[in-house]
Amino acid sequence: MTHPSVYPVTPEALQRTWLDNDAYLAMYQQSVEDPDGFWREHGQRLQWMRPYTQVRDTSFTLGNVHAHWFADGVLNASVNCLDRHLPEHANQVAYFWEGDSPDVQRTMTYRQLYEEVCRLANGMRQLGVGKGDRVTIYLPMIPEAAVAMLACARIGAVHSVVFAGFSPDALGSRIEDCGSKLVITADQGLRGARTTPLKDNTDLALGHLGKANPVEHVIVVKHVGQNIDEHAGRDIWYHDLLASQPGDCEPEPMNAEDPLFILYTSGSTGKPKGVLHTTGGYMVWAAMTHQYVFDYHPGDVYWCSADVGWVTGHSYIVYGPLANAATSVMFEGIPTYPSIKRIAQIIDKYRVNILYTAPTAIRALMAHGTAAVDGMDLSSLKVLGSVGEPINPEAWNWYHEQVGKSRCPIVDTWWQTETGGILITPLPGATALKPGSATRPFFSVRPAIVDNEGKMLDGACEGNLVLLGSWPGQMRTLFGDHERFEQTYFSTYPGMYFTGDGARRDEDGYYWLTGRVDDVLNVSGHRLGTAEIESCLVAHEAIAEAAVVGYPHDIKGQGIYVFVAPRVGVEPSEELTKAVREWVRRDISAIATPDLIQWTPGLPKTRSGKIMRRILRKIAANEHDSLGDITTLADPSVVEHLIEHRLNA
Ligand code: 6R9
Repeated sequence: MTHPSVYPVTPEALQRTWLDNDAYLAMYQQSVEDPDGFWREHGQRLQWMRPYTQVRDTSFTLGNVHAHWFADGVLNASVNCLDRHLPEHANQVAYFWEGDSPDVQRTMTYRQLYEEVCRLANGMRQLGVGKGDRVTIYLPMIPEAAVAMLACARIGAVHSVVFAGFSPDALGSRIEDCGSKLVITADQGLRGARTTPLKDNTDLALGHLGKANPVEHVIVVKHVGQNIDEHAGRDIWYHDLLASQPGDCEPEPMNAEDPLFILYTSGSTGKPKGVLHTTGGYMVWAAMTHQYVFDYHPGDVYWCSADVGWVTGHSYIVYGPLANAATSVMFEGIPTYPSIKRIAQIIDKYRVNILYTAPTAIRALMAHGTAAVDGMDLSSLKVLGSVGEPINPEAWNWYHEQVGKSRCPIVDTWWQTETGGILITPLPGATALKPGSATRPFFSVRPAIVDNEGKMLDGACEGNLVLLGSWPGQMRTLFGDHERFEQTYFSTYPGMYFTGDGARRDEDGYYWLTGRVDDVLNVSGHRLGTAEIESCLVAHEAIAEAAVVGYPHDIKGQGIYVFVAPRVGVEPSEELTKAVREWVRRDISAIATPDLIQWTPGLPKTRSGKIMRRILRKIAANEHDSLGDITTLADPSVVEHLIEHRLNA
């Protein structure tokens, strides 16, 4: 079956939309020609305790990179998400929470959410946590995760959410890096009927830190009901702490540029980076993109299936939707449990109008033909969204036809942890869609494509994606390391923000993301640095050297292919391979588990000792006919051995 290459805006989408194409074009033009005027107006969508008079002071010049938005304004993010909705929306549902098991659910209205946030905020203040202190949140997908984030925001504490799938060591290093005083966790997590020992992991993480442990208290949510090791004086049950607290709490007045949160993400080198976002600009961006990109209208039921451990959960489960007084579904489980129909069942159960999910989830469903949607209604859906990695046209078409029944526009949203919110995206009632293209920039976003020398390319072209100026939601720095921030993002192409992504621009000015151009993998929409996995591998006693590359994987997008050289005297075996796989899973997380591990006597290196990843990537992808120049290798014979023993997925 052939599919159209362009899908015009549908009459239904046009009828319902906030913005049609003319409105988008006019607003975009104003947003780049007069950003001060544009954002002076749109910043007012928030409730400010003290209105801003300054709008924008930004620079991408190396040595002086900064972004200050609404700098003299004062506000509180939790007030914007909760208090201001109470007069009209107190009894409206903020979250329909759907548990791992289809029989378990809870609803939380705006009033209930407000009161619980206030109780926790009061409890945290009582424990001595205040403005500027860091709090690590290590929770599964339960309403308490949103409560914890908002309670931090209420008292001006800076949250650092760590994905509940991360190992004790990964948790520990993130706690240490930002010096958290407090950890909020649960007894256990529950996904697909499998439990994760979150409290035990926390104990291990803090134990390993020893004297470097900055944590004074651990708040524990009783979720699964498992017994925990209680550390007297340090551990407190969440329900005990909240029981005696009043349901109101004075919000901390925050400067627009005061930090709201830190979120660790993988880079191409070294340890994870603590991306820092501040309050005013981030909130404006999260709220405005949520409204326009998903064409959210009052009364809609919206479901973002991401995890709060990732930036998508921050901006599009918590801050954006709540700032817009939206009703959201929050889901604890996985798309395939107890059956492949779970996503469709949740859509029908809550009459979901807007679904925001990831290509990897779509491909996992698609692998079962149409079983995931057979016999399901799905007629409530109006808009579909995609995020996390490029969506291949096959998956796009399946999503469009099988889930959206060819009625619903798909917004393929490109952005990053660093950008705070969506930057390149269609708008449902404004943009003609091309399957596989993230299409056009959101307001004030100025993408450009440069070649490897940094020369800006015109018209239809392909190269490296950069951004030419600031937008309110951009990251401000890396926590505690502004120098690394400038080096990582602004030194490759001076004066520009380098995304790390490759992109193509077509004759209509549409952007097509082509994947990372640095040493970052995208496995099931999750970012992993190859350097991080390699340093874990070489810490294993049997391994002398390791190189990690991605290879095309049908469901995950990219799989992890590992080349390892054993230490002298070590004999590779199936058992050892298994042990190495387990080592990585334990040390980082299940997401980082290698798919393929190939033992090799040596790695291809230049004479100066650099591992030639380009060659390894080709071998892993089974493209060894196009290895390119290998004459610069110190020992070209390694390559033959590698090809001969290449593993098949
Ligand atoms: C939001 C998020 C960011 C990286 C980014 C890019 C990839 C995200 C995409 C996409 C193509 C899209 N990415 N959305 N690639 N099309 N619609 O995923 O943040 O976890 O920081 O990952 O994900 O490579 O650079 P994050």
